[in-house]
Amino acid sequence: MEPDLVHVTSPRIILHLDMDSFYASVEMRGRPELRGKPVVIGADPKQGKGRGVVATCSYEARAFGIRSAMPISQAFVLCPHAVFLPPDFPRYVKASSDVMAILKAPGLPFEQVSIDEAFLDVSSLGTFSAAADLAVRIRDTIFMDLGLTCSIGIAPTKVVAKIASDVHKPNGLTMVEPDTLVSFLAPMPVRKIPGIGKKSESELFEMGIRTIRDLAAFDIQALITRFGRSAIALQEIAAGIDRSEVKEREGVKSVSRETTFEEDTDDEQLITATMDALSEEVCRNLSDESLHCRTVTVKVRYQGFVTRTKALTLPHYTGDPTAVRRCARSLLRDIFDGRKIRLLGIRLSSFDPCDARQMTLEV
Ligand code: DCP
Ligand code: MG
Repeated sequence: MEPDLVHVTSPRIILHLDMDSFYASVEMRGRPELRGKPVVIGADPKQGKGRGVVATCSYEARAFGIRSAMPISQAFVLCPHAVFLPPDFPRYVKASSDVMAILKAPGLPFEQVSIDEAFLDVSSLGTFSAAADLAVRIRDTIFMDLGLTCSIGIAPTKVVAKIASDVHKPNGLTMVEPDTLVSFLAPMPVRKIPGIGKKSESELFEMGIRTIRDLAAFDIQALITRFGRSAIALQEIAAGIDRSEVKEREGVKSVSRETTFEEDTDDEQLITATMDALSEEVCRNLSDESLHCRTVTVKVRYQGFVTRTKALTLPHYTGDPTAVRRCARSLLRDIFDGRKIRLLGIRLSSFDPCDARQMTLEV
């Protein structure tokens, strides 16, 4: 009889790093007068009448209940004396690439997932304690060289490393070794699983599933009936199983800018001028990144939130603001039907693969 084949594989060791209150921290460094203050990055609050949202805020501002994506008017009500600053995207892109350079330096498999977070596969270091040493070195280097803090999670899988990096924010280091993986996950609310948003969370609640433990133990057939085949991967994640690997991404998919009008408008001159300004800004982002694009997408949200988009792919890569502006104007003409507009946006994508560096900048 054939002997059983026994595969002994050592556990993977994955590191996930996420910068703390990223845009706010970049604004606050080198400005000691802001230290310790509630700082909010986002739209102009206009004494509570502003219409945009909060991009992020310092931890001091979070103590007042302010959060990312909250209407800026609400943030103003929660903390009118906060320091409100407009976003300065080129600065954040530069800071991001400085952080990513530090992460890439050890030459380990690296995957950037957003402007301020990335994974490293540190399995080759052999032990969790060696991984923790590297994490401390990375954290110190980022702090000493860039004046920014970050939080790091170390775990046997990507999902758990990502959940772990959030546990002791800011400036935290959280390690989940294989023997504590299940007990680490079990009591967490299902919402902690990346990809479970408000909607899935409430669907799970309706089924009586609140914690990751509940999800891991739930009848798989009932889960499949509700969520389809993706339920299998979801339940595996709840059980601590996640085979996804750390892999270099293609880089950025798109660069975009959008703006909400103070008042819904059908004034064609204002609409065109605004689109021109957005084109110019997004082209500046493109050139800051030395990128060239082929696809221009214009977005129009009408009163009542009906949203239309239209894209055009050019025959050649371009970074020329005039070409982008012309293209955006023509797309706008195609989708503007005379109704009042609430929001305008532009997105540049299909970047030239030959461009030196590509990275995510979602606005
Ligand atoms: N961001 C944004 N709008 C959102 C969420 C985030 O513009 N709705 C921007 C601003 C953040 C940056 O992306 O600084 C990184 O997002 P994070 O979710 O990592 O949030 P922070 O880094 O600001 O805070 P944390 O310390 O919680 O990671
Ligand atoms: Mg962050």
